[in-house]
Amino acid sequence: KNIKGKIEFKNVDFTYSGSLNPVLKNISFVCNPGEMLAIVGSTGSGKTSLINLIPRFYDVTSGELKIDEINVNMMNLKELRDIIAIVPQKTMLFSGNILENIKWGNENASVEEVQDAAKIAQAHEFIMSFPEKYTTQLGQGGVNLSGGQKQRISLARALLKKPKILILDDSTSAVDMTTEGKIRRGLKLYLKNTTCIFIAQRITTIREANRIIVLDNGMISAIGTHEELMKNSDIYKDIYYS
Ligand code: DUT
Ligand code: MG
Repeated sequence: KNIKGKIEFKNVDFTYSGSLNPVLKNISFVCNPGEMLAIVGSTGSGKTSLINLIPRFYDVTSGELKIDEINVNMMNLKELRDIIAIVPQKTMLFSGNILENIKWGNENASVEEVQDAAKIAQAHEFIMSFPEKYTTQLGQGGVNLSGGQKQRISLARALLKKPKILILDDSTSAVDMTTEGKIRRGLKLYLKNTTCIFIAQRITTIREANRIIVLDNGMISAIGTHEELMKNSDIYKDIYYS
């Protein structure tokens, strides 16, 4: 369908069930179609909780979350999740081969599509260096991948889905900076018509975003471009100089 990928949070509060304190408070922002939006903030500030609301892993407690002007609660869950790909903070691979892991959820993809996704994710090269290449077994009895390699497989899986909305939760935290730079440049081309929300720690990655949200204790403390935040946000400056 003709989904553009606009995301809107309107006075969103969120409290985990069984908990008394909201982890997200009065979150309002718009992410326009094709925009690249970064979320930064200290550990526990609510970054993962926020992005998990978009595919409805959890429902907002109050306020509204809309995609292309439609409240996500009114959307078919499968259709909603079909347009979104998330690279979660904790990589989830299963024992099986690399190809199966990348194709998980996109079983009809061609070999060429898999390789294209793996190339952007900077995974193709190390996969090809294994004797069994894409049929290398992971997990028990197979190879042990490094944290950064697992993240790149996980990213390739998300890219293969060709989502309208791509969400990256600290997805290159274990990847070295040179490789991360290559991924970033590849993603830029790939993301032309994709809305991207990403959580990141490294300033080199963060400053690529069109806009950046600074989350503090479950609230938006500032929102703007890198240049704007360097002027207006003490929290952001702390991140920059740390
Ligand atoms: N929290 C829960 N239940 C959960 C997940 C998180 O109560 O299932 C709490 C822990 C924390 C707050 O929500 O006090 C925000 O957690 P979140 O994981 O959203 O924070 P983050 O910004 O993603 O932290 P990190 O940078 O460590 O990933
Ligand atoms: Mg998190």
